[in-house]
Amino acid sequence: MDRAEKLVLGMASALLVVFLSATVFAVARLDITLPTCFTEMEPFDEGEVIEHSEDWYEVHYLAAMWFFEPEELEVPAGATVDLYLTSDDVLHGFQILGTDVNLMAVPGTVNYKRVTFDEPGEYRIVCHEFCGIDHHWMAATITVAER
Ligand SMILES: [Cu+2]
Repeated sequence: MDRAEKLVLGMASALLVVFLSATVFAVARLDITLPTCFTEMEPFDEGEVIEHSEDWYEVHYLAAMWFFEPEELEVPAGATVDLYLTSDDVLHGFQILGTDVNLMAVPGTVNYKRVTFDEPGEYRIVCHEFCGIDHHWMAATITVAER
């Protein structure tokens, strides 16, 4: 192995350590969770809101051309919301503006993310993956009410 190869291998290894450390730091110190794909969960064909308690909601979001179901959701501030997301037809995006929630709705699979809305207000959900002629109208709303 010549000197240039060793240099490139060393730089690639150092970058790998930096990226892995950044991921561990984000999860451990910044409380950023990574989205998860549930391969063992059956995709659903309609949206649903399940209120487990006043502080814990489970929401099954269905993305389809060109809407999200449920289109409107209201939760109290501070509540934990478990988001499950699937698609009924093609790939869709699912981004909750003002949060770190950014998922893909993939047909045949269910993606998951837990989120806590601490600040009251109206959070817009948009599709960020071009999915057809009416993609730009595809949106939904989460209203976080004060306690
Ligand atoms: Cu779209």
